[in-house]
Amino acid sequence: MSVLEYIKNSVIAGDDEQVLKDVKMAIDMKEEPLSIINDGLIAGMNVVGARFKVGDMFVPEVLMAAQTMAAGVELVKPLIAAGDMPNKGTIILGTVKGDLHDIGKQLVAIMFDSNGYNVVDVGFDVPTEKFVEAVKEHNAELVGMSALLTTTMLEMKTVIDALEAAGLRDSVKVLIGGAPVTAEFGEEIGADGYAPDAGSATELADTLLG
Ligand code: B1M
Repeated sequence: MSVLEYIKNSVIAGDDEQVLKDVKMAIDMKEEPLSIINDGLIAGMNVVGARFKVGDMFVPEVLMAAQTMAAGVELVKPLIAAGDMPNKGTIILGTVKGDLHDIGKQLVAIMFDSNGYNVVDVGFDVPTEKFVEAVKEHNAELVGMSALLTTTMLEMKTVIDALEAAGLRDSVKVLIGGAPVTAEFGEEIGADGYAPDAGSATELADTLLG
């Protein structure tokens, strides 16, 4: 079994002590940091998601797996974060109101950060007004919104409407993502772009702000 398989299995088992050992081993073996995240940690979380869906795993186990994955990401993070980069712009990033899913958004934050953006992470279950206030306060160039539930993705339109009402929509780009979100949905609600994963979110931000 490869070290990435070990990492995957530790996430599925929700064993955070073991995942730290596995990730350290992978780093020592010079595995690519992004591969550790995508092919080890996220791969494990995807299995958990599938089992959760069919009722083979329950919320406490999913939470343990999520915390295990987050512990692994923390170890890899410094290897991805680039040193002194020029500031490409400020991004307000959050998971919309009613939605507690935080992990994907954190990965997007890491990728933005490591690519030279100043990321203001406003957290999860973020009220509409908080997005608007953060754009004003930080004079942000881009708002990134994440949603993992078909019910909460509709909040993205509410935020876009609020930015419009506050007279900010022309000065800020809106980028959306999260498992149930699609490019078509993005067009429907008037977002500037949709990204399916953390890597393409950064590429799209470069295009939108370039
Ligand atoms: Co929940 N959950 N969950 N959950 N959860 C899902 C999303 C679900 C698909 C599971 C399932 O049924 N198969 C399902 C949603 C169904 C739907 O609406 N379509 C679901 C449900 C139903 C629920 C509850 C309602 C369960 C319940 O209580 N009955 C409840 C809702 C709570 C709430 O939010 N109000 C709930 C709760 C939870 C936990 C709290 C237990 C936990 C979250 C813990 C945490 O985040 N701290 C949790 C988890 C972990 C999951 C699964 C298993 C994994 C999500 C995850 O972290 N994936 C998930 C099933 C699944 O997705 N396979 C599921 C790993 C992460 C790296 O991927 O978040 O997709 P993801 O992010 C990716 C991309 O989507 C993209 O880039 C990321 C990295 O590449 N991306 C962006 C994300 N945001 C982006 C923003 C961008 C661009 C790209 O631009 C700004």
